Amino acid sequence: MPTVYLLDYVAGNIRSLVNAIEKLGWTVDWIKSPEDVAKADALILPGVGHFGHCLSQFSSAAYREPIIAHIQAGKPFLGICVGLQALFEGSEEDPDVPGFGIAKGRLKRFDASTKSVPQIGWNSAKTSVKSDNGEPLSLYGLSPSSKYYYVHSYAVPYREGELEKDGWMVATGTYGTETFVGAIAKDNILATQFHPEKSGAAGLRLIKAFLEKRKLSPLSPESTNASKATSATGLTNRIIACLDVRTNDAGDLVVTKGDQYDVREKSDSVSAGGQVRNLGKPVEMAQKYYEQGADEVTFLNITSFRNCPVTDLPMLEILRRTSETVFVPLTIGGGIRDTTDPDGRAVSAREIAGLYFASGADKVSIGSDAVNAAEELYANGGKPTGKTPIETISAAYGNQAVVISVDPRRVYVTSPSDTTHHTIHTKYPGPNGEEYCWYQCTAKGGREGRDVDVRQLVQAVEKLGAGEILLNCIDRDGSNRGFDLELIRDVKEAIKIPVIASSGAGKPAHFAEVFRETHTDAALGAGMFHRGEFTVKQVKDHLQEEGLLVRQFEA
Ligand code: 1PR
Repeated sequence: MPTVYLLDYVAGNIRSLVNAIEKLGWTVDWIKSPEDVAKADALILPGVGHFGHCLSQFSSAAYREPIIAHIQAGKPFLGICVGLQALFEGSEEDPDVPGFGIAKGRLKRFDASTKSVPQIGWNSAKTSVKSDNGEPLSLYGLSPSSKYYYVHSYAVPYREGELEKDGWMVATGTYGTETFVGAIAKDNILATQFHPEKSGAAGLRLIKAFLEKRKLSPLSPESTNASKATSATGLTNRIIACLDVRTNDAGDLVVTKGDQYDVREKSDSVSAGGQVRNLGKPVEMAQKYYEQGADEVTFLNITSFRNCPVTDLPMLEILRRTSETVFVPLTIGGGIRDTTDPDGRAVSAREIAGLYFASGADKVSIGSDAVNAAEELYANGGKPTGKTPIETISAAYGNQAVVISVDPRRVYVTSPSDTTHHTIHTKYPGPNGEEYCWYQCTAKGGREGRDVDVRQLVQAVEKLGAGEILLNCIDRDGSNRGFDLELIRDVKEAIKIPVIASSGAGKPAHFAEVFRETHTDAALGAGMFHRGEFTVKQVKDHLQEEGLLVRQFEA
């Protein structure tokens, strides 16, 4: 089998890239030292996270010069995400650290005044490459009708003609009003700001074209059939399928689903509370939702498997198997905190996250421990300690890798002066006609109410370096009544990082409603998919009929 070389410098989820390459019939060999670079024919440089951190690591490990030599020798090179950024002269993210300077330009942070930053989601990579007789061509399999998965806060602003005059072919995306470089190619070099290994069949097509050195090819007629729908940001409306996973009473790992977080069957009289609802097997269900067009899959380990050695975490195997066939981002949550193994060894949250990333996860989601971190931050006068899992994981793997799962519950009050917390005037009064409520954050799956409101929590975790909020709502969970729009608006107003609306989806129209009525960045469903009431595809078809931009599954 042909071989491609990968440089692994702990860049987060490298497993998915290996899986993608192997699925295409190639093998991966690893660059383990700077001397190895010279033996590589084709070289892939993946990367996520902080520009300065990555580039400094290349330099201190003596990789910088061999990589530049590889590129200048005309050997095939593919840079992904920070692997693209490295080719440019530098980045506002860390102005003192130089890039390779192979392409002219510097990265700038996206303007967050009218949109969420980081950009997380599916956007375009459009080119205007033409043949000598004016026919549009595909650059490394890129298609104008396909969408690609981006996750980044900094980008190279696109100025027409500038890169082209140096011989680069460019594919662009537009986020809000900013058009940025999505991919560049010249001679032996290809680099993408998006993650091809996370962009479904469209991304695999690009990797295949790179491996086969097929730079330009004719565009198929269907690939020019781009949807006419638009969105304010340029991103598609992102749909996430969520699988709550736990061991059932027979000891098997199953997908379950609660009503207001109660996952036991009510009709079942076994002991107190009935059996854990069993809705299917995690890996098979993830695969099914991928094929229905889910833009991401989230696994929440809703029991923490506390007594299990970290290296035997059952979710590791689920991730490994899922990432073999599911080429969209995977998030894993549950039990991510500093802990102690049964043998007494201290294990840091960062170490646990590292195991998950190495097994195929792109993001980790932190629930209970985020409430602790927020409380600590306020107790410390708003000064971060640098020691919380949110900080340590985001410092090592980038903000985009840290999702905070928030489990709020309504607390009704007659007047805002009845509480010190931030209240909203609600259209849905409480049991005694109360017209105001605040959202109390909880830990341990809703079992522990804390003296922290949802605004305080999301603002604290944003400050600590979280990249995204998974906004559940205990009152709506499993209710099929639709999302709590008041909660989502309240949270969106408070922060700049993206928000995933969760809890309450019962039909496709609820997704259209949440995208129209709030500025949410994504919406998540669980029960309605697991019970087979609707498919992800039906949700997307409905959104499309309503004129909302979606990414459809490509086989
Ligand atoms: O606290 O860091 O160990 O993480 C535990 C994680 O497990 C948290 O993300 C917490 O939300 C989740 N969790 C804990 N207990 C439960 C439970 O149900 N008993 N599940 C639970 C939370 C919420 C959703 C659900 C949506 C959509 N699940 O993600 O999928 O509400 O459901 P719907 O569409 O059917 O309404 P830690």
